[in-house]
Amino acid sequence: MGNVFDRKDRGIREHRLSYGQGPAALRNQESLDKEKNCPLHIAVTGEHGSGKSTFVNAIRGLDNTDEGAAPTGSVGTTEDVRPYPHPNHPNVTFWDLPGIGTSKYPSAEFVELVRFERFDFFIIVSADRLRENDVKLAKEIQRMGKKFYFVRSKIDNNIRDKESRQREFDAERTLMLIRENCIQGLQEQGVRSPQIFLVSSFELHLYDFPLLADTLERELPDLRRDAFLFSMPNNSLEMIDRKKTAFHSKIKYFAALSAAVAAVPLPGFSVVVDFILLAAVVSQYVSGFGLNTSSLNKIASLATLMKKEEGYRFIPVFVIPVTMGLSFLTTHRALNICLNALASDAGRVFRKALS
Ligand SMILES: Nc1nc2c(ncn2[C@@H]2O[C@H](COP(=O)(O)OP(=O)(O)O)[C@@H](O)[C@H]2O)c(=O)[nH]1
Ligand SMILES: [Mg+2]
Repeated sequence: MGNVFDRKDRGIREHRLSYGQGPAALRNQESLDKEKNCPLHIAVTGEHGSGKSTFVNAIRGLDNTDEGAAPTGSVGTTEDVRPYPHPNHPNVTFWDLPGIGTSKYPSAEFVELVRFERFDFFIIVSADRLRENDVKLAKEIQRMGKKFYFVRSKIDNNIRDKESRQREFDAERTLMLIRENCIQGLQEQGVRSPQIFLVSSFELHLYDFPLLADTLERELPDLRRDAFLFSMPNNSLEMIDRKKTAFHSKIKYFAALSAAVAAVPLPGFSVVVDFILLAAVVSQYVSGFGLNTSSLNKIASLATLMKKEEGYRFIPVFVIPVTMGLSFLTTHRALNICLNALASDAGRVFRKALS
């Protein structure tokens, strides 16, 4: 640690620096706000019983029995269009849509009735072969210049089924055959370059769900990409890593913002703002990594585990002393420390949840 004079000198240097960054920092905040408030609407549709509602729940990190979960099975038979906002990321909404061609939503009027244009993209869920109506819908979506992805659901059932019947069972080969079969069927019915993902909503970390999440993220427009990424469940270590990288790339904006605030000549002002800023950013990390209490409570074994395992720490205590307005460098460093700690906690929670 340098002595008091060093620190003061540094403070003045940084103070000068931050003056120059004022307007840029404001622009940064504007674009960060825009991103935070950028809504994303994802339609999940398909035949009744195909597993739409279960998928909508799973992708939001919920079990079918959780509060706020979409009703499933025989109770989930309503034919309504229902929005399900992500519990930690309310700007990301999944819509549970009835399949096309039901009595309330006949094919001819489907597009208008569900207000098609409001969705950013479509996920068409099917539990076995794709229905004529699903294909019709896919073509309509394509015609409107929007994107859709096929989810072949309940793949765990197929695997279990084959496993019990075949003596030399090869899971990869089974999956490949199902995939090829679906693609061929779609192409025969005139769907251009279909993308199909084999998913079990009960085991999102297996099969093609991680690939689906990757693909959606990649194909979304820039502003919506991060909102989507942060709302995804941590179903692989790579996912956690990608979230970390995305969060990391924004640290410089927050640091610049905090430095600009430090330049405001009001006593105490920057301390308060810094604290609010840091707390807000860190809370984004916490929910982005699914480390908030409600998400953690879902991993039943975790509470006992924390008691048992000495030194297990999954939420960093907010220890950065904000006794003076933070400079660019200190904010940068503080956020880096928190981000690293939370990302590695997320990795540990993921491994524990698997084991
Ligand atoms: N094994 C298995 N069952 C599933 C899966 N997804 C849904 N189900 C079951 O399929 C049934 C219908 O699911 P639901 O989500 O209500 O279908 P929806 O009518 O399309 O909304 C329920 O009993 C679910 O538990 C899955 O990935 N694997
Ligand atoms: Mg349903």
